[in-house]
Amino acid sequence: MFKGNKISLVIPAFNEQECIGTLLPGIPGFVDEVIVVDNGSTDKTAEISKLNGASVIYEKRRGYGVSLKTGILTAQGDIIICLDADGSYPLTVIEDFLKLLTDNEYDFISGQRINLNINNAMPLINRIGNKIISCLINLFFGIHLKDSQSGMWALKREIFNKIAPASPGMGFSQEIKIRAWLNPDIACYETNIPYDRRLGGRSKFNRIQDSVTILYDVFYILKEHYGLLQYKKNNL
Ligand SMILES: Nc1nc2c(ncn2[C@@H]2O[C@H](COP(=O)(O)OP(=O)(O)OP(=O)(O)O)[C@@H](O)[C@H]2O)c(=O)[nH]1
Ligand SMILES: [Mg+2]
Repeated sequence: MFKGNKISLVIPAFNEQECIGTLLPGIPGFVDEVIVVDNGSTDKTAEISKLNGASVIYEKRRGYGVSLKTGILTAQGDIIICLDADGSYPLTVIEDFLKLLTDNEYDFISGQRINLNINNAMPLINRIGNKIISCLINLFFGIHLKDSQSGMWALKREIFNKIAPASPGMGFSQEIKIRAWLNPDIACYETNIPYDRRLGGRSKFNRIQDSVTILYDVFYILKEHYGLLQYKKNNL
């Protein structure tokens, strides 16, 4: 519990046996519920997660986005925090996120990694790609995000239905931010976080395939966004 709020942590994990056993013991005691969403891992991700006290959910449909959505919908917390299973996001900033949500009355906090890229955890090519996509998103949607692709955020559970992200894959993390930032009823804030190399194992990010999907998702949301604006204009 944190200031009277039940706290859930949702972690998407696909073949992360090298990392998850090191990550989970470091989770702060005020986190009430840890949900690992496994997606048919062929290694010991699920066993190790259970041994370390996490609840494991199995999602049949493959994908980062589908898994996160299932995890968030299952979580019982008043506040839900999402981060990766590979240890690249710091558990130490969870408390800062919770303070921002509870003291400053924000509804959605996103971690931005651009200024604190430890050990060159985000390679130059990924940084350039992230910058280009983030600039496009800001230009298209009139919002201001420094790190549209960050995988660490926290939100009040009651606002998730207002965001309703649907991207099945890696585009989920940008979609949840775009829709939150676009919603005038949701108070959003981006805060600096350190980002380090994964603890072990292999990256699941396929630079070409996932970048194409991410761009496709941006245009899909854009089409819907402008369709809605047009509809509102015509029906005034
Ligand atoms: N359940 C589930 N989790 C996934 C899937 N793809 C990736 N993940 C998890 O999502 C998180 C992000 O994937 P990563 O492979 O770390 O991607 P990345 O952070 O862009 O790449 P690195 O910087 O190399 O770590 C990790 O916890 C993965 O295990 C998936 O299809 N299903
Ligand atoms: Mg990672």
